[in-house]
Formats: sequence, structure tokens, C-alpha cells
Amino acid sequence: MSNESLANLLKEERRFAPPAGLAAEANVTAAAYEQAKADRLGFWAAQARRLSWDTEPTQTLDWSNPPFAKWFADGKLNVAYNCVDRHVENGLGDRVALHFEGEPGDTRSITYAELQREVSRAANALTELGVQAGDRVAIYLPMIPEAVIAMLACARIGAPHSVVFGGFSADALATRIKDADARVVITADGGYRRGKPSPLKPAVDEALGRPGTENVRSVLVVRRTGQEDVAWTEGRDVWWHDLVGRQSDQHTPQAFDAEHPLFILYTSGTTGKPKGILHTSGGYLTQTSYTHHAVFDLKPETDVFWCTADVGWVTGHSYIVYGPLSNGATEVLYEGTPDTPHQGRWWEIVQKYGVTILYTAPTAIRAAMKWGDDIPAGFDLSSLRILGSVGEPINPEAWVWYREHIGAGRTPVVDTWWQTETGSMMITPLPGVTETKPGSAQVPLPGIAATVVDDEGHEVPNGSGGYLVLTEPWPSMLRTIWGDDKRYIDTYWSRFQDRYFAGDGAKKDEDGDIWLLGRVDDVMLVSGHNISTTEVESALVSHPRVAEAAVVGATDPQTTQAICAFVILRGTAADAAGDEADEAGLVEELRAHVGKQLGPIAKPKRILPVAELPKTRSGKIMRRLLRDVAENRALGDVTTLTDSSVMDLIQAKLPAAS
Ligand code: 6R9
Repeated sequence: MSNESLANLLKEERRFAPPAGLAAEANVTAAAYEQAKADRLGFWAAQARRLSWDTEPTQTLDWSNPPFAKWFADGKLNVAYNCVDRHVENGLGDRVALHFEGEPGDTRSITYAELQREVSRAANALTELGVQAGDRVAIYLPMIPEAVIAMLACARIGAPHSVVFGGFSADALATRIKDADARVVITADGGYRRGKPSPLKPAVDEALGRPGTENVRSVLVVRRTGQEDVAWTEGRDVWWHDLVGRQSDQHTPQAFDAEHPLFILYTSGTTGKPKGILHTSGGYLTQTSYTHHAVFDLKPETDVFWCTADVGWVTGHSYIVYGPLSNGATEVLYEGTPDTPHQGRWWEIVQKYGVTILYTAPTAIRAAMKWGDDIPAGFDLSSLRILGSVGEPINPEAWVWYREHIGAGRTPVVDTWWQTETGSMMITPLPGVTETKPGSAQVPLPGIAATVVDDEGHEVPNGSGGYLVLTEPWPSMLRTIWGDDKRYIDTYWSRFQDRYFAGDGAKKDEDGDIWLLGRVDDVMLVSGHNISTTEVESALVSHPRVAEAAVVGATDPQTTQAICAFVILRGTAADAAGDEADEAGLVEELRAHVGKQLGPIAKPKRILPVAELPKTRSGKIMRRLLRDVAENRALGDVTTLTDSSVMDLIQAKLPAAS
């Protein structure tokens, strides 16, 4: 952001106090902020003691070689033991860990005692395949219980997993297998998506034909759909039910160093090859477990937790697997899409299992808004008591809709900012403490230090914008980029001295609360003003006819960049996209609306109604592709896109608007 810090345009005045009952019983109160402020490392050492250690750590943080952190370095623990066995030993073996709901409607509830047996069998199976501590295992599975079991089995034997989204192509899988030098791939014949079985194994076969993947000696295949004729490589491929099925359900977990690698997870970044984000054991589990307990106020005896993310995303790692299970939670695992077989499927699941805590992404909330208020209204959602959001800035209108229509106007909404790199939540309200503001993640968690700085790295005053930085190391921070320490330093620790550069724009409001404003690569420079894509998008979404919006800056001779908006219209308005007279009128109305909300500088030069927006599998809008379209360039890398036909539709619309 060259000349001027991010303009602070959006004003949001709505406030929501925590419900009194929840505040009175909350797991974490305002005192936690005070304790952590007085003694940050002591605070984290205390949170580490929520876990079971084979050797209790005496050291907390070793920051003698920054930015390479060691947390709890002389401690030893087994992550899977913490997520499974200790609950069984504490007499909770009969508690349901997972309520699995398959997309076709098949269900399976797995208790902690069963989970212990399944994970033990899978750990024995991996050992039989020759997997040793330190060997990498790639996991390429649909959202089925075996995905969770496989991750825990790897953790149990100290083999770092690398989970690859089931939706990624053979190419993406091959790159990740090669980079991590994986020895085993765990996959399935297929999974169910949008009402149909969708094969997975062919992509594995294709990936393993690529150079650099030769070290994969076994492919363990779960039978999920049973529909396909599965191609089989003798000597390499083995069915899960054969191999895992015949193993002993007893397995003694071994303790590993706190800094033993737990997993690698690839994050694409905007350019270049995907970065293998490395997380280790003790610090990662300490913070995922603590944040899940604190931010969702989890009462494991009575709550039913549901995180709708895919396990292939960090949100699934931290808040389907490690956070909830380390806390002994009962949770829902759902295989499919929200609108299969009908647009009320999620709400039906909430009603069926009595879900009390729901954690999802703004993209899903905006989709539900678009489908209409009457759909969730048709289900009993009264069990819900806390709602969470993650993945993108949540537009204030979507936040308020979520609270009103899903949370009956009474549940706190926690907007949680974090990244694959941070491992767990970093900036978020606490449901029993914070008076919430729609659209803002607000405050760093106890023990977390974050602020907003300008170009020179000076902290900005309240009321101004700049770059989000983290000013102290935290337990679940990434340790490096797999095999590339230099890229780790360059990407995160070089932009500002001694501070972690998150790559997100942010502002501090008059109270000092933090608002996230989107990736800095997406920030627009218009006539000398840095304008956030998020704020313009939120202004558009606050118009009753706009369901979703994506805004980019396109090169412009007069203003450096010009704001170009792609909007999805609500309900019947989508058809009106074909009606040019209506469209022209609406575009003018939307420009005026943004001007009124944010000021004339933020008025989009072009507004283009479209049927869909390009998104990643985790639901993030890929603005870089829209920028390519707006600047009439060939599209960049589309391999992480959910549905590449979306771009054809958008490009087809373009001439009409220029
Ligand atoms: C957990 C996750 C990280 C990027 C992050 C930011 C965006 C995530 C957000 C949010 C605003 C929130 N992001 N949560 N922006 N408010 N509550 O999403 O990890 O996939 O690595 O993405 O997502 O831009 O930098 P990851």
C-alpha cells in the first residue's frame, strides 16, 4: 500500500451483548485476557496442561533462533492419545465422538471407545505397510469417518499426514505427493457429491503415473461408493476393509517430542507452487484445543458441535479433528453439499442431531440468504447456542442474517480470523465476554498479540487501516514451509522486522477493534486511495437485490485502478440479469447505493451481474481470476477452482458490459 493507508469507509453501528446466561457460565471470562497480558508464556504453559503429556514440558517457548519457534520442546505426548484414548480412560468411552451423515442419507455414530479401536487398527495397518515415524502419508478422501480415523492413525504413529482435498485434480495431488515425498496414499473408490457417486481412485492412479511420485509404495483404498469398477495395481493397492479389518484393535501409542511434525497442509497462495505449511504436535494441539474450548464455550457433556468444513482445509484439521476431539466433543461429520437433495439439508441436520454450535463460512451463509429465509424457517433450530464464521471477511449483512435467521436473534456470532499458517484461531470475539460488532473479528485471543501497521511498520492509530501483523510467536504457528526455510522467512518474516506478516489488510476502529479487509494483493488503488475489496463488497451486499459480490481493481489510465464489481442478484432478480433495461437501471442504482454507503470514491466504475463467482474448494472468492477477466488477460492458474465452467460463463457476459 504505497501512498495512503487503507481508507476506513465502512461504518457499522450495530452491537450485540453476550446473552447473560451464557456469560455467567462461560468457560472463559474476561480474566483470561488479564492473565495472558500479565504472563503470556505462563498463560500458554497453563493451557498446555489441559493436555495429557507423557513428559510434562518444563520449557514453554524457545525463540532463540527466530523465526523458528520451539514450543514445549522438552515435553513428549501422543496427539491421538489426547484426542481419543484419554477420554476412554476417563470413563467416556460410550460418548459419541462422530455422528456421520452421508450425503445419500446413510448414517453411522462412532463412540470414543469405537474410535479408539478403529484408530488402533488403522495405526497397525500403516505399520504393517512399513510406515514409520517421520514418513509422510497423503490422504485423499471424501468426508467420511475414515478421513478422521486415517489422520489420527498417522498422528498415533508419528507419521505426518498431508491431506489433499478430495476435489483437487490428479495434477494437484501429484504435486503435493511429490513435494512431501509421501510413501503411502490413503484414498477411496469415490464419494457422494450432489447426489451422485464421484470417483477418486482414478485421480490417484493418474497422479502416481507422474514422475517424482515413485516412492509411494502402497495405496490404501476405502470402499465408499462400491459402484465403480476400480482399476487395481497388484502389489501396490490394498482395500482398507481387508488390511485394516484384520488388524488388532489394540495399539500402544508412543510419545513423541512436542516438536515432532504432525502434518503438512498445502496452501496455494496467489502465485508460485503451493506452500507446504508444517505444523508440529504439542503447541498445535495446545492452541487448537484451547481455542475450541474458549471460542465455542464447549460443554462436552451437552453440546453437539458441527464444523461444516472439509477435512482437506485447515479448518477441518483444527476444528473437526484435533480441537473438538481433544476436548471430548460430540460432533457431526457431513459428507455432502448443503443443497443435496434440497436446500434445507443443513438445517435438517441441525434439527436431527440437536446441533448446539455451528461453525461455517461466509460463502455458505450468503448462499443460504440467496435461497431464502423460508428454508431455515421450516426447521427447528432452537438447539443452536453459538454460531461461528471463518474463511473470509463476513459482510455485516450476512452476519446479521446468520444471527437472525439461523440463531433466532439470540445466539452470539463469533467471526474467527486465522490461517493455515496460524494453525488455530487468533482474532475473534469470545461468546461470553465480547460485545460483538457485525463484520469484525475484533480482538486477539488471550495470549495472542496482533496489530495493524502502516507501510513503515508503525502501528496505526485507531480509526486507520494498514496491514495485519502478529507481534509475538504463538503455540500453533507454522514452523516452516516444508523443505523451504528461505521461503518461510521471505513470505512471512521479511516484510516487517520481527513481526509476522499475515498478508491481510485490516483496520482498527475507534475502539481499537480489528476489522479484516481482505488479502493485500486484492486491495485496490483508486486515485491515490487504497480501498478494500471487502468494504465495497459489503456495501453491495447490503442492497436488497445483491446476494453476493466480488470486487477487483482493474488497471485504468485515469485513476490507476478502477473498481469493477461482479454481483450475483438475489432470487428472481437472477433472471432479470437477462433483461438489459432492468440491468442498466439496477447497475446505476447499485453504484449510487455504494456511493451513499461508502462515499463517491468507492463507486464501482463497472458492475456486472453474473450467475456464479469463481471460488476455491474452501469457498474463498478467487479475485485474481476476475482481475484477469476485467483486464482482458488470459486466466492464470485455475487448478484450485471448484468449478472451472464458472469462468466461461463470466467471460461470456463480458462484452455486453464494456
Ligand atoms: C482458516 C482459513 C486464510 C485467509 C486469511 C484471510 C481469510 C480467514 C477470516 C478471513 C476475514 C475472517 N480469512 N478467516 N478473513 N475474516 N474471519 O481460512 O485458513 O484457508 O489458510 O485462509 O482467509 O484472508 O489470511 P486459510
